[in-house]
Amino acid sequence: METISFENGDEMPLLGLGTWKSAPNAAYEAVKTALEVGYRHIDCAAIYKNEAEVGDALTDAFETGVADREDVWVTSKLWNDAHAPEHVRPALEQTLHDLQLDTLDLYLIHWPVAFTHGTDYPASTDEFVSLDEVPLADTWAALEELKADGLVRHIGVSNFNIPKLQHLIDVGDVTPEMNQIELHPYLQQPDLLSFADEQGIPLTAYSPLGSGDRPDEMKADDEPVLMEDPTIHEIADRHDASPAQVLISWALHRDTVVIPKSTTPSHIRDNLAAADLTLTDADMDAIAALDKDRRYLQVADWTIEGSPYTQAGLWGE
Ligand code: 1BO
Repeated sequence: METISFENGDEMPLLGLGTWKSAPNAAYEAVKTALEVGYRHIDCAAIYKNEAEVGDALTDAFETGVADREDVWVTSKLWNDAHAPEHVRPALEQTLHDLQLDTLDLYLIHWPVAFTHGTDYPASTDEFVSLDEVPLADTWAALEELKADGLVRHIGVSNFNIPKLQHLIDVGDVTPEMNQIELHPYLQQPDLLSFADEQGIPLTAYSPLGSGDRPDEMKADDEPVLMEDPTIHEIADRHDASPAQVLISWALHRDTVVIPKSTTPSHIRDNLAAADLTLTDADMDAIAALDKDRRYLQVADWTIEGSPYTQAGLWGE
């Protein structure tokens, strides 16, 4: 498995298992299967509400010799209700407890959006907290402390646009070591890719298959289905591969980390095998032409009237 290297010599496998939307009881089996078939990178988050199960699977794999802790990259994310500096360390400690780990390989600010403490998803506009009240710079400084104290090896962000990345670069002591964002052929984000490349910030592609299993309330009526795209199918057929494998391979060919989620053992195995699929320059050109600037995860509920957040503020440049 190819990796990206960090300054301290750490190596992050480019292909990992995503665990968002892995249902209770399914996350344990998915992570167990993934480690057995050769994954060495698991992507988690407190809000996925399955870190305890992921922790059981990791512990079992380490105890039975399926994998060694030092060979498995584990990422988790700080939820939006814990941005206030005094909540950051307890949130990480809960995640470490649930995952049954002493340290994380990578800890991310999940969103540049803050909620009142204890809020998973706001039910009213009172539960939003503006970034003027809890500045990202303060949250970032709290993550920097976690890194300095050795509780996390690397720190980064998720869902950050260029201005927000630039802000942390300007105010922080540590440049974000990752930005995890939605990336797939319908949302290629070339400007963000160029900026990240210039700044030496690696990117992780989430929803690389188009996130067809999102809850219905997160879907638009008219949205195009990436996994049904004829160009992707034509390329897949020609390589005797699946559409999912083409999409994962495309992300790897762009030198991004990619974290397809699955709880189906055959898909978990097939997704990993995408690392062996070589796309041609013509394939990459054909896929480049598919960009629609189509964001599947718009979090429209967070930008309702009365919220301090807007779609332009979240995603605009
Ligand atoms: C709301 C969680 C989005 C994926 O990380």
